[in-house]
Amino acid sequence: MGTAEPQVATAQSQLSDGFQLVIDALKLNGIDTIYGLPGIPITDLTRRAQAEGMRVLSFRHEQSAGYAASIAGFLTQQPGICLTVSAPGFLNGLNALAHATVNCFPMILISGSSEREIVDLQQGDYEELDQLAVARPLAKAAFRVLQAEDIGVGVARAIRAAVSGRPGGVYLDLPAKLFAQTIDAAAGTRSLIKVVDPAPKQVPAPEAVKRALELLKGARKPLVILGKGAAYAQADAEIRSLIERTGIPYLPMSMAKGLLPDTHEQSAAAARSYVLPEADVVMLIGARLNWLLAHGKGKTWGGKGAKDWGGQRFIQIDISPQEADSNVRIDAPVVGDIASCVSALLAGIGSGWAKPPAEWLRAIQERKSKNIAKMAETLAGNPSPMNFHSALAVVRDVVKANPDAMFVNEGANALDFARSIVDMYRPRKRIDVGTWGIMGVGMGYCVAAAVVTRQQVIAIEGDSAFGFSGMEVETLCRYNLPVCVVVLNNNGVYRGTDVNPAGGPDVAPTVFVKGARYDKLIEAFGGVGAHATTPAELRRAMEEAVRSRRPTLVNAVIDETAGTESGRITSLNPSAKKK
Ligand SMILES: Cc1ncc(C[n+]2csc(CCOP(=O)(O)OP(=O)(O)O)c2C)c(N)n1
Ligand SMILES: [Mg+2]
Repeated sequence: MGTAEPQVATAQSQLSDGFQLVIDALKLNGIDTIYGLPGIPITDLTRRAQAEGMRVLSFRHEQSAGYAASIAGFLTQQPGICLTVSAPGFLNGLNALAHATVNCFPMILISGSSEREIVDLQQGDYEELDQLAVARPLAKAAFRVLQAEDIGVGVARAIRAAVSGRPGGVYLDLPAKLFAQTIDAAAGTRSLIKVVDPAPKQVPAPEAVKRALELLKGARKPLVILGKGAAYAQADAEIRSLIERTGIPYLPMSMAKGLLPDTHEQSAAAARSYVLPEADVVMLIGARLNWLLAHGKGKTWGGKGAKDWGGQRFIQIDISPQEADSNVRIDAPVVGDIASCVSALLAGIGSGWAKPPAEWLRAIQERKSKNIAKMAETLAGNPSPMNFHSALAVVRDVVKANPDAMFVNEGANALDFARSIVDMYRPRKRIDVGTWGIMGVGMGYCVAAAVVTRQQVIAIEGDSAFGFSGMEVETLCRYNLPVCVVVLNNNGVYRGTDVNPAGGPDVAPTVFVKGARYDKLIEAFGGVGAHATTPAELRRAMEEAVRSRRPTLVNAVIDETAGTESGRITSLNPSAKKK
């Protein structure tokens, strides 16, 4: 500010406050949506953000707002913002913050907090809690802003921490007093930072790329595994090119489904249990060797014992240099952002790359065809009552007819069957329970998916899973979102058939009210409820939901004996193991 303007007595109009600076800092960085729940001390922040043209989506529970913010981060590469009140609201949002960190989704949990001088002396303030200390171990980074002139820096640091390198959840603590602090408006504006290049490219070292290509070249049974990091990267064309130009079969992890259409001839998803132990060189792209891939060893990978190495050699493309060797030896780590790494590999491959040995491809094709034929037979059945397969055969058709629809999925059997039965055709369409296998993401994900993509959303929910966020059907109706929730209702957790071993009046812990009508819930808020006992009824209800784009909940009655304990992960269940 070089020009000296006369300082006349309009001081009032030239002041800015903490509320304003938080809003301005977010807007300056292109953040236009807040997922939250109002109350002391952030009620006015929600009002003023809305007045300033931000989209402020209000939820019934902070956990749903947090999951919405986390998945908005995954879908947009911009930090999703969750806004909560102090202590209890903050704690309700914390689960989602941890979820974001574990899943590498960029998210910022902004919570109001109580007065520092009272909290720190533990004098019993309203909603007293040292939130920063609680958040820190669960977040990629955690910051507190005490002075209005530092709001710009606080928001900038939070954004950089959330999206740069390996993304994650960031906590930003804003004490009540900060919001009302006033500073000179011009100084306030100057204090804001528009973050330049928030997620800088990280280009891999040429020798790392060369090492990886040499290993891949020598492979007789190569395999690529695509993780949700690959989906996050939005390097869809490059990834598809790499797969198709090398001719290597690939496996998509759950949220990487659709990066290439699941019907792609190189997909080895239907031969997973064959390719994992058989492969000799495995290239991981944005996929970690965590429990979901049996830690890269053991019987899944052809190892003799539960912890034995199966003999595979691994190439791992990851943005974090610490990821390599976390479970088994990585022979060729390629560290960088996925777009840069895949581009570098493509450049190194050139045009004369030899396809994998025909024998390997033929063996996979054989298994695939057999398994697909077997599945088709199961899907064609029309048992009464409906089972997961006959219901999901319908869902599969509806998704095929609407490939741009977002697909939300949680539950145990409801998750595992849907993952393997319902094909995805486009990148980042499938969003689910993620690394933790967490229940409760459902309705928050639906809201964010609808808001961010403006596409139809289809949610396939176990009846237990749905219950964790069920009240948010009011949110779906309030914002009139094009969401079709299908509750696969088998009367309980995994199944509805358990009995109380002690014979008392309480039902077993896994069992719910039999024949519950979840469709009635949404009707209470003006949404469309439908009750489906046959595949034909389910199809009609889903097609009508997609046609009308009205918030809809279909209660799909599933045979209560159809599920298995813990779905596909029964082996992780201690008591089931003993049996
Ligand atoms: C937050 C959380 N609490 C508990 C669990 C344990 N859990 C795993 S799946 C599941 C529910 C499975 O039942 P349902 O959603 O009805 O699916 P179904 O297998 O019956 O289709 C539960 C409670 C979890 N994964 N996450
Ligand atoms: Mg169930």
